[in-house]
Amino acid sequence: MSVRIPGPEYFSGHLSQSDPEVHAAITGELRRQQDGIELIASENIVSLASLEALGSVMVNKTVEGYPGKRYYGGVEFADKLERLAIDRAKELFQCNYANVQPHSGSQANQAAYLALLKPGDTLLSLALTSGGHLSHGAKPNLTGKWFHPVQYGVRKSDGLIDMDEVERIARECRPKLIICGGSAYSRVLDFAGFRRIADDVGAYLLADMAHFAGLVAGGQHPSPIPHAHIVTATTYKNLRGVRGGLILCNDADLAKKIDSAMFPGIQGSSILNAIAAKAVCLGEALKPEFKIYAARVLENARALANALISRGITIVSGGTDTPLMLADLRSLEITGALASESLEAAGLTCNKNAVPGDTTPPTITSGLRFGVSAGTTRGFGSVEFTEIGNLIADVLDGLSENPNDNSACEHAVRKKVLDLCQEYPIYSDLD
Ligand code: DSN
Repeated sequence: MSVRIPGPEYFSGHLSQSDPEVHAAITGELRRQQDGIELIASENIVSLASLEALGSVMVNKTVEGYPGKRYYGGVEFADKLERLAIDRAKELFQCNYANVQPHSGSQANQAAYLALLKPGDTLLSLALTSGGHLSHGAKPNLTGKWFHPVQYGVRKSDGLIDMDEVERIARECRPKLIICGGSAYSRVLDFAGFRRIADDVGAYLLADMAHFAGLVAGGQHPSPIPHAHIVTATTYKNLRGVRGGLILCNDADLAKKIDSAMFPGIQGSSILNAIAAKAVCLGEALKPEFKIYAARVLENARALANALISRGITIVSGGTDTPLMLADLRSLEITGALASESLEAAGLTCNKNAVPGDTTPPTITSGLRFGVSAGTTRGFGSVEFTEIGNLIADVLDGLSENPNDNSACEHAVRKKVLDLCQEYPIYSDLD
């Protein structure tokens, strides 16, 4: 009998024994997440069930096409799983069609563009420097190279989108597609107003709800579904699932175009283990307690914004209706890059972000973006987020006074961050 290669340990050996280097990196990341406060708006903390689904044997299965119309065999459970994810997405967001295959929000948007546009077509979207997203026509992105993006911004006086301005630009450039949504715009969008403008100029409307899909699911934010031709979302922000995208719509013809744009248009085999984990997150979001989570996210976002404002930090648009907010640091005379580094040293992770009218490069920026989805999952409430706001302000004040060495302040805040994290532990079963 020949020696079996790989040996039996291939199916039974745990990562800690079989690959200590990879295991050490993962363990280090687990500790970082356990002992730090996550304020990056595009992050959350998934359930153990989601982690299990993502790490399941579904990873081995290759599928192309859609349930009932596959190009490979052995798809009985794959089809059941994808149908389950689709049904849950439709029920959660109250829509007729859902595609659960996008690997991310950018791929979801790309599929929408392939379904609706030809190269060179004009699209109208929120500028990156006003809170838009790379995949909405930013210059370095494929969408900025293959289409003709025209962009609207926010008003200087209040940081809000000026719908009269959107209408004026739309009438001028006659786009084929109008996009609303972004990655750093914190206010409710006027979906009905966008649709009226789209209809007026003969354009499609795409709503990208990546940053507020969880609030829509939890009934804490108006839904774009009744207004937009196509809605895209990610599953990993406040929807609280693993990385991935969704495309939703109500129109049968559009749904057909979206499906063939997704596969075979821009993606091949779908990531079935990610679809399994998406099904888990959608199932969790359908439970009544998710509504409580969504309400807490909104409460916490407002508590954090108010705490920062009360410490003299400018919040673009003066507050938030979503899980995120954008701090403008120009009056403190510190950059987003310096501030995010100092906050990270204090155990508060966030990202530097351009603010409206920013003149610094994207690697520096004059702002910080904060999100509360992950902290809310951890169990923090408005009391903790008010404290977190004060800790952020302590670090920023310290930086204003000592831009070259804020280590004393970082050290003092780090201790308080650790206390908060120990009070609200995560993933204790993974230790
Ligand atoms: N779109 C990026 C963000 O908003 O952070 C990644 O999801």
